[in-house]
Amino acid sequence: SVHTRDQVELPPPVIDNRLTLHPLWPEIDRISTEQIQAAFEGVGGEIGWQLFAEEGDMRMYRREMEVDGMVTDPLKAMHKVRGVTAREMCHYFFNPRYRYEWETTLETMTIVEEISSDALVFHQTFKRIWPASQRDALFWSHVRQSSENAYATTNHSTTNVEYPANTGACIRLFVTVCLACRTTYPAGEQPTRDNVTTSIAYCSTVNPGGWAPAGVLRAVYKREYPKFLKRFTSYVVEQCKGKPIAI
Ligand code: 6CM
Repeated sequence: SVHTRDQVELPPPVIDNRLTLHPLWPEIDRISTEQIQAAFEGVGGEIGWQLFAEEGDMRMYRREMEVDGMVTDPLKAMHKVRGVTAREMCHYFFNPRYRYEWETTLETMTIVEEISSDALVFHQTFKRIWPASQRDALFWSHVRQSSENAYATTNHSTTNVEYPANTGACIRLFVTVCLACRTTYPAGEQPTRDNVTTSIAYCSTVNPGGWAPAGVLRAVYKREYPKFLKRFTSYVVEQCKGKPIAI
């Protein structure tokens, strides 16, 4: 069959061999597995999660947490999007080609290492937020099929001798993010743009890595996370319009 460039670059349904041979593989596999499992667990029964944003099918929860006086509130968001698949969602989240188009906190992005078709290492700098210092991050990113009709992208901080922390103007932040998605469609039907629904669970924990005023940080998160999830999901819906569905 004929493949377009886009189809070839969709997240592979099986782990790329090159990734399993990389020194980071044991860590990437362990953290991704943990994060994906936690993402698919609801917040319903758990205590301590407070709802802070709600709009349509989107719900965002956080747990107030501080480590050595620094805000590290875990965030968990749920959303439902019609007309796009889990694989498409994760493709647009993982692939750096699209990042500047939906990521509004970003200043620069560099691909530090191309591990495989399903794993990359990134260095990113973020827009400065007054009155704190500018932040940067260095993290691996891995996309995988987690079960039938489910895909997830996990991002987690790492180190690299060529990108040492806290040497320039930036303070290095630490991040663990997981975007886990599952697609459903009516039994007995073929998936189409008109009958698929994708449930999204997005989890994020950021340690700012150095002094940042708690009030400012919480205000930034409260404003930026809902903005990100709405913008990202509508971006994917827009990108997928008129393209063959990728399940
Ligand atoms: O998950 C998101 N984006 C991914 C691709 O860029 C990736 C990014 C993770 C970094 C998240 C850090 C956000 C913090 C930005 C503000 C800097 C704070 C400075 C403190 C000053 C008071 O996983 C979407 C991330 C959406 C974040 C709102």
